Amino acid sequence: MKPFPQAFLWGGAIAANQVEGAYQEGGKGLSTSDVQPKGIFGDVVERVPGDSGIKDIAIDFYHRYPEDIALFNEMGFTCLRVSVAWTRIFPQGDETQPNEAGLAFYDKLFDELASHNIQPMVTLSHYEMPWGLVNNYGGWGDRRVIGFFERYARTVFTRYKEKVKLWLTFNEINMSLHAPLTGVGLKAPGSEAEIYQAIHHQLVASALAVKACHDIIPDARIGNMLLGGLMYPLTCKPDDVLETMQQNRTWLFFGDIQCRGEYPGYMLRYFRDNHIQLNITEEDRAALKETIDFISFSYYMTGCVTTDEEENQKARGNILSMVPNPHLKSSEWGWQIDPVGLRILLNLLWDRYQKPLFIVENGLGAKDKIEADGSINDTYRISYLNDHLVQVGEAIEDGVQVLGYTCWGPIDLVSASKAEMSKRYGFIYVDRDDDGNGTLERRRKASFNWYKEVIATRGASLKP
Ligand code: BGP
Repeated sequence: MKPFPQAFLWGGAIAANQVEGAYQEGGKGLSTSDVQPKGIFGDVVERVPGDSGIKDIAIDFYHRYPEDIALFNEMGFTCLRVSVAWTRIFPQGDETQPNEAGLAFYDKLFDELASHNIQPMVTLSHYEMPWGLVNNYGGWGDRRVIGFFERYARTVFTRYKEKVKLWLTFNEINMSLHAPLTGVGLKAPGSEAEIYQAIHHQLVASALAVKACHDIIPDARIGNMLLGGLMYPLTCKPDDVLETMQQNRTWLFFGDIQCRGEYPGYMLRYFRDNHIQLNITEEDRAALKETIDFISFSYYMTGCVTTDEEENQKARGNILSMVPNPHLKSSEWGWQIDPVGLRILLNLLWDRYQKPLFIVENGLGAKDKIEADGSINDTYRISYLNDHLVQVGEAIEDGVQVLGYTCWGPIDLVSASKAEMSKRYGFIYVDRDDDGNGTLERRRKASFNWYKEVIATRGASLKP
């Protein structure tokens, strides 16, 4: 392979609620993640003293981050995507003053990264928000939450302006349509209109954070974060192709607003046709004009779309109800593996927006086996990542501007959808099972040295 550009950033991505644990330490408040111990599609559980959930400790990154960062450094990372837990900074969400202990924790984390020359990329809200804002305000359904988020964003930009130059607003902002509690803090959305109104508030908040970042840290770059849910038509029937375009627009519309600063015509039509009347003020419209500097996205799989009712019926209950692609194999969790789709998606986003792109999540969740000699030979993970990175190289050759690649879960962590430890993504194994048993000891897998080599050669060691 031809080496990737010199400036290309290499690393991994993690999220506070899936690694940190210490869910009540340092004055942290409860988040939506803390009350969903079984993951983003699981039930809400009211927390009582003495109870526990897998994420309460997670992989104890809160205490073990120096050891983990040393391992990332050993692999040669130049970038680590992390998130700030909003509830460490504003425990209930509506305080006027931030929690100093929470701010101090991330100071130490960013200093540790700096000591290894690893650039942090920081997500402001990765699948969590203060539970206080859900209980007392109804989450993003309430316009006042925009102001609380802006205060939080301004606080962290001001505090970390010398340490963090890459920012993201909301993780997988388009997931709000599928997981409204995690996405927009709606406990029981009554209607689609309610979800879109909450999403609108969040989009305004995202734009205000972009503006704040531009004001406070002029030399930083701030992006959005989309779940890159690329869909293909199941057949070449024009109706299937049209339906696919509509399906892709259900996630692209977030990018359209964040890149272009206004609602696209097809969404306005959708709202008209479905009698959805959003409350959008003149101030909102003005705020949305502040657009992002780059686009970031996660990429795990693709799916198919058809108007055939029978096929759709079979697909109900799959993740995002996607019809399977007969030409692709699936992971143990049923996620269809499609490296070429990543090249298609990179080209599609580049053609549509002409803004730099950053792949901030990609990886294979799989069960790992420890051999008698203690080694873990995760060849399946190596081949998944190799094949996807080869396609990133192809996209770069196509002329797409790609800033970097942070694979998901460089160290095993708690999965988002079902809060499982057994769905492992890491180059580093963590000794903990789904019930919370284990020593939390870290161990290098075969993929550890593989990724190290890929980074050292800037991709030249990849196998096309
Ligand atoms: C994305 C989330 C991550 C992450 C990943 C893998 O949707 O942004 O937080 O967890 O998916 O999903 P899972 O953990 O369910 O395997």
